[in-house]
Amino acid sequence: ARLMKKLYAALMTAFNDDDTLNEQGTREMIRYNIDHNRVDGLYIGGSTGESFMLSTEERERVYKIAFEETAGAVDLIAQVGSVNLIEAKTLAKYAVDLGYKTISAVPPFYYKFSFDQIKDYYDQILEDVDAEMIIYSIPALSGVSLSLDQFTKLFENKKIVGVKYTNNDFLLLQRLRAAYPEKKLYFGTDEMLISALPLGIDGAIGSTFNLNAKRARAEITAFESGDIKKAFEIQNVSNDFILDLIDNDLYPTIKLVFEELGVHAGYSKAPMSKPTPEMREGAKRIYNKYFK
Ligand code: NGF
Repeated sequence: ARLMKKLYAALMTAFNDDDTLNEQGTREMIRYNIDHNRVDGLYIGGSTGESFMLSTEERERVYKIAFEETAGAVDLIAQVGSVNLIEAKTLAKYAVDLGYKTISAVPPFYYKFSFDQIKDYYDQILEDVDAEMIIYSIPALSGVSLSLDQFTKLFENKKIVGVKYTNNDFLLLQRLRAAYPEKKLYFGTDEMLISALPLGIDGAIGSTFNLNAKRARAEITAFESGDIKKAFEIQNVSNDFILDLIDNDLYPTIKLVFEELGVHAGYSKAPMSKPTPEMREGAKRIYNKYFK
């Protein structure tokens, strides 16, 4: 039974205006997710965390901050993927030593690695750690598309328990669900949650849940009670909101809206944009439209 669909916010990382990590702001976003959003969990160190622009030490620091601040209140998944396999292994070990039970990794990217190389990467990351792995499939950003057969081969490693599926290929999602009823499938395109729910996902992980978790939770509840019309209506409002965020520059704007809510989310890190006056006005409009 998949009655308890989980909602995870992909944690953002707060930066100071000199692009150094802002620990206090990061903690405030964690607290908001626990205390206000009441998410089931946090996905640490993913795309939303701007993690591929961080040093190894900064990535470790974020895992530590999240582990301390959550203190067991919500589930945690540490995304450790890196094109530098030694870094990925180091991060996996660090996170698991801290106490993380679940890790996740984007496939190795930039170079066109063969599937065997990708499989070896996952097996090597898992070799030295006692943890479960959620594959982070995000072909639009990583450039790596995995087929059903390739997922089957990756699942030969029993530590691989699921997929964070940020992909709009619903046929593949359906095939995965049917072939692997016991694997965890977390959907990652927030604006298409309504389309993934009937396919039996175990939950969703996304950036916009940092601000929109309550609406997403209400949509899941409506869907599960059979009120598809209500679920659609909620998704429709969510999509007005999500598309407004994207139009205004997604990650910096989520942070600007956090600031309006009194959460000191700071800035995104260069080469991401610092807010322009227009972005600030746009974020205020979004805040006034959806949060007042
Ligand atoms: O930001 C992206 C880029 N995707 C996120 C999410 O799948 C990534 C998604 O929430 C994530 O969870 C992470 O690793 O941090 C979108 O931002 C959202 O649907 C708006 O398009 O694909």
